[in-house]
Amino acid sequence: FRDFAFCTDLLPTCDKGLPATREFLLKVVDILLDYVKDVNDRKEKVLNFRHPAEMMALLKLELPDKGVTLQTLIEDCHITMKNHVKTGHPHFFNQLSCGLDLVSMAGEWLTATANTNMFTYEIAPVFILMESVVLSKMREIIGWDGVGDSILAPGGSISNLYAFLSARHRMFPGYKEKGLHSIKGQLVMFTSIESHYSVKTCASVGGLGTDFCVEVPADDRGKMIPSELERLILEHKSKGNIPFFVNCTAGTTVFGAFDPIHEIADLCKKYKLWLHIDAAWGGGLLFSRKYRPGRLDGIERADSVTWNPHKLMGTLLQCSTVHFKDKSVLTSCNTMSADYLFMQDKLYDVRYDTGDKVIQCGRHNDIFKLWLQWRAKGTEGFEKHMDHLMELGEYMVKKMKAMSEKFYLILEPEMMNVSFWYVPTRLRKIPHNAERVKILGQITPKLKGRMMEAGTLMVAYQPQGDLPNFFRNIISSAAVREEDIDFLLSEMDRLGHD
Ligand code: ABU
Repeated sequence: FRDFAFCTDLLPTCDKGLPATREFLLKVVDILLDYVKDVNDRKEKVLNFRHPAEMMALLKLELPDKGVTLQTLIEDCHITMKNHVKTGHPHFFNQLSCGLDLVSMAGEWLTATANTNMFTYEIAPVFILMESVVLSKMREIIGWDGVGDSILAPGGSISNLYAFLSARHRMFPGYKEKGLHSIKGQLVMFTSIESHYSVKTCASVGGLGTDFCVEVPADDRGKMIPSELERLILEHKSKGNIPFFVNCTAGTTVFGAFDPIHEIADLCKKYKLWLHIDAAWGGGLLFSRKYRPGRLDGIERADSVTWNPHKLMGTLLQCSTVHFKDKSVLTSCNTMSADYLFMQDKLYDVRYDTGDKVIQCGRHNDIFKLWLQWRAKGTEGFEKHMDHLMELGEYMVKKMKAMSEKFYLILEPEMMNVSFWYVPTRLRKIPHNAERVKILGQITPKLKGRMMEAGTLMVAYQPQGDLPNFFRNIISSAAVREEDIDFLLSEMDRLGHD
C-alpha cells in the first residue's frame, strides 16, 4: 500500500479498500511467519531483556491524537514481536504453558477473525457444537461415561472457582437467592499446603475468608497427607464449623505432585464432602496409559475436575476446562435466565445456549484451537505427546544425577517439573547442610538474572515451604528435544560456574 495510507483506506471504511486491506494483512502475516521461524531457530535468543524504562522508550507506546499510517502500524507490529519473550522457543522452560503448537495457532488466527461471542448457539452454532463434542470426550476420558456437564473458563483459577460455587450450591441451594443468611454456620474447605493459590482465592471471593481455607500438610514429595485431612475435618466439625469442599491436586504447580485420590475420595464419601480435583497441570496425563496409573487413579470419583489444555497439551492460551459429574449443578448454580439473551422460545434447542451457566456474560471462543489441534493429533497423538514430555523429564533427571556435583536434585518428580539447585564450583566440595542450602537459595535468583541478561534460557525459580529459592524446570513444549536439555545444563553451568 501507499506509504501514506491510513486505516480509513481499509475495509470497511473504504469501499475500494480490498487491495490495501489484503496488502496490509499479508504484511502482518509475514511478521507472524518470521516470528514462527525465529521461535523455532535454536540460534535465536529467547528474549532481549530490557528494564521497563528502556523498553518503554524503545516501543513508543504513546497514543496519538491523529492516527498513524499503516506503514507505521506494520513497524509497531514488527517491534512488538521482536521484543517479547519467545515462549515457544525450545529453551523457554519457565512456565507450565510453553510452546507454540502451529495447528492450535492456526485455530486461534481463525478464531480472532470469526470474532464471535460464545454465549448462544444463535451466534456461535459451530463453536458451541465443537465445545459440546470436545468437552464430552474429555468427560469420557476422565471416566464419566456419558454423564455430566462442563464449561471452558478463563484459566484454571476461575475453573476452580466454578467448582467451589457448585459445591456450595449443592449443599446450600438457598445461597443463590438468600445469600449468607441461608447458611447457619461457618463453611470450611480443605486443600493441601502445596496446592495452587487460587483455591484460597475461592475462600476469599466466596465469603468464607481465607482462614477457612484450611491448609492440609503434605509429605516430603508434596502430596497431601490423608490422615492430616481427616484430623482437620474432625477438628473443624468439633468446633461446629461446616466442612463442605476438599480440593485434591493432580500435579502441583511447583513439584508436580499428585495427592492420593482414592484415600481423599474415601474421606469425602465418609464425611459427605464435595471432591474437586485440580488437574489443571496433571490432567494431560489422563491420555497416557503408561503415566496415568499411580497418579490419576480414582479421578472418576471426583464431583468436579479442572483440566487445562493450555498447559501439558500445548493448546494456545488460554484454554481451561472444568467438568462436573452432575449434569445439572452448573446451570442450576449460575443461571440468571436473562430475557434479552436466553429466551426460551427460540427456534432451536436452547440447551445449547451455554452462556447461561457461566458467571461471565461475554465469553471468548477457546474451543476452535483445541478442536483443530485434537483433529490433527488424534487422541493417540496426545498420548504420544504426553509420554514424550515425561520421557524428557526422566532424561533430565538422569543427566542431573550424572552431574550431581553441579546440580542438586531436590526430589524425584512425578511429572516433568524438575526441582533443583545449581551448585557453583566454590560450593561443590562443602557438605550439603543448612548453610550451603541458604547460599544456594541466594545464588538462584542471581543465576536467573544472568540467564535473562544473556537471553539464552529461561527457567523459573521460587521458594517453597522451608526451602529457599530453587529452580523449577518445566518441559511442556513439544519443541523440546534431548539436545535442549543438554543445552540447558551446559548453559546454566557456563553462566553460573563461578
Ligand atoms: N496457574 C499456574 C501457572 C503457573 C506457572 O506457569 O508456573
